[in-house]
Amino acid sequence: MNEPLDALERTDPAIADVVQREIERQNTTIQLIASENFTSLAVLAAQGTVLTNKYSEGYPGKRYYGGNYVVDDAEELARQRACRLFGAEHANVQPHSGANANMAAYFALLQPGDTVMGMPLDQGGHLTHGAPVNFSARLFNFVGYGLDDDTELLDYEGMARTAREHKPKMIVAGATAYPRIIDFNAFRAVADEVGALLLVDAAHIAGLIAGGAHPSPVPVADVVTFTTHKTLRGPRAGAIVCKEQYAQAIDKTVFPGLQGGPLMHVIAAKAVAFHEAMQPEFREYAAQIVRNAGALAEALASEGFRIVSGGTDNHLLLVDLQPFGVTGKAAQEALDRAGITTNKNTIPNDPERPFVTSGLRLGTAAVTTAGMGEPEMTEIAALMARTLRAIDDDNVAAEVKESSARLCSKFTPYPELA
Ligand code: DSN
Repeated sequence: MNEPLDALERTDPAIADVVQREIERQNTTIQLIASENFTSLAVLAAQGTVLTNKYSEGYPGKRYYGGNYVVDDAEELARQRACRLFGAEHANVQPHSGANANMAAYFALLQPGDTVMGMPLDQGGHLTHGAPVNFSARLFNFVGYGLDDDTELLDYEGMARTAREHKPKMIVAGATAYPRIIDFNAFRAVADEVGALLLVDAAHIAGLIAGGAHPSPVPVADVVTFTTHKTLRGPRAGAIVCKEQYAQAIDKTVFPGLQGGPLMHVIAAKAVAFHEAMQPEFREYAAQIVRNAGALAEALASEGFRIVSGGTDNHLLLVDLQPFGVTGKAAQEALDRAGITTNKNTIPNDPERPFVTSGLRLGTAAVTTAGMGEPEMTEIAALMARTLRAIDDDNVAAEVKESSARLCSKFTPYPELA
């Protein structure tokens, strides 16, 4: 018996049905989207509480409304835990998302029109790193750095040359589709050389950093933004950690500069996620995510896929589908029919449009949370290859879907909710 879900069923059967069907989808199909994960029941519970009712504009101890003496403790715990988890001097846990966190960091430290260096989308960067359709490029003068065409690895020398040429006020390091370790010391050295601030967008790798499976940018970056729902396994939201000297500017920009009332139920859930990431077993979890990504890359390569940059060091891999003669869009749709959730993604120098693409981006955080290990990665690679070799065959898709469901029945993320 789950009282909130029962109440939902009584009040709004249509939405209750959506929730039940989504529980079933998550429990019975394989989730390989690199920016997703399964939160713990404790994170879910914190988020579904009466903390959603409280207006808390301001910061703990300095709010604009009364009655915040209880929820203040949740935000204070979240702030302290974020600082402890990442060894940071200051934390702001109010950003509603990673994009909001980046916007706050830009507005806190830059003036409109300032030059900023970031990695374009087609090289693995994020929309907020200067994509022409995004506020970032509309308000700031973004110049791009990217990958070496041959190795598909980040071209640090090219990045340094671009920095020397454009003298940016800020360099943004970090990506949404880069499968390798990022050398933050190299970015720091270039930032120091040209007098730039260094912002690291650690949205994807925050959990790996917390678990010691990726070097931390916190000691060398001026500001680190991140999301809490990817490898960190918390609620869907953002956060910022920074050096003390930027604390006031960041806090003032998040509120009242950009956001109104913080989502206290989500902040409480972030506090829970930070607590979970501080437990010794989270280190083994982060290491297993990376081992699983390596195993998946290896198994897909032996099935005939080309793995961009030849492999992975983190939680994600980019698969070039050209050897299979299918587009990313067609592959994503076929895999959906086969019970395997992925997202199409451009590969470096992709000949296809971004809505079509020649690649898939895969991540192993969610399947690792569900308990899968290297043998299951080999099985998943075989299921993917089987589906894409017979991309128009509905019978094959149906058979693979059954196999996917069988695999998930041994590794169900939410048996309690089934
Ligand atoms: N949409 C996220 C991702 O998938 O990487 C980034 O915002």
